[in-house]
Amino acid sequence: MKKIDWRLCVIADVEAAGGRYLPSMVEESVSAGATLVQFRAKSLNTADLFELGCRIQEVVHKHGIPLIINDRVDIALACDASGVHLGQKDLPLKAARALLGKKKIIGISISSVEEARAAEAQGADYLGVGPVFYTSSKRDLPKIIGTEGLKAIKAEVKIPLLAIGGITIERAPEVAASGADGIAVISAVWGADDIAVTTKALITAFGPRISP
Ligand code: TZP
Ligand code: MG
Repeated sequence: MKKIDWRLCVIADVEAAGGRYLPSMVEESVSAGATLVQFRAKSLNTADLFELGCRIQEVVHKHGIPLIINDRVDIALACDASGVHLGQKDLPLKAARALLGKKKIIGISISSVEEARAAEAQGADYLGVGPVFYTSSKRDLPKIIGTEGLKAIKAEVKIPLLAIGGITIERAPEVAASGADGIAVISAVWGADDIAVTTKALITAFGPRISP
């Protein structure tokens, strides 16, 4: 796996776009310094997912950073994205790895130390850890883990941790201090008046790259 800068993953979420064109939004944020992009579209059919995913891949590829596709291994392969992000109820990691091979990135959502240990043991490349704080951006939100939960998970695993859930510019320093290698955000970036200014502020608030 290529060396990855985990500091700021912007989640290109169709619902958060609210009618705006996601590839342009991604271009704005990535040009301002977002280090990673995830494409998340719970409501799109497969044809639209593929089309939009490939447009976003073009933007992200131009900037030389990874695109991770939420939920869908087939779309990740078809768009030649860098990897997938899978939840506890998505395709099992072993099956995803068999389809994707060793070079693609596989991230797993976890909310507990047990889930973190299991995902690491099965070969996850990184963990999406949360929700750290309350958020209305996700339905069926698991129990909030807080920064204490994040610290407990950090103590148990070695792979990079992307903290998620309710993360804002104000909260980013505390999240970084709790052991996250990066933050993943939806509303903080797309709900802002100025995507570029907010992207820069999130990166600055999170602080310097500390992971190897
Ligand atoms: N998984 C856990 S919380 C969350 C996801 C996808 C939503 C994060 O969105 P926001 O707006 O950054 O809280
Ligand atoms: Mg999922």
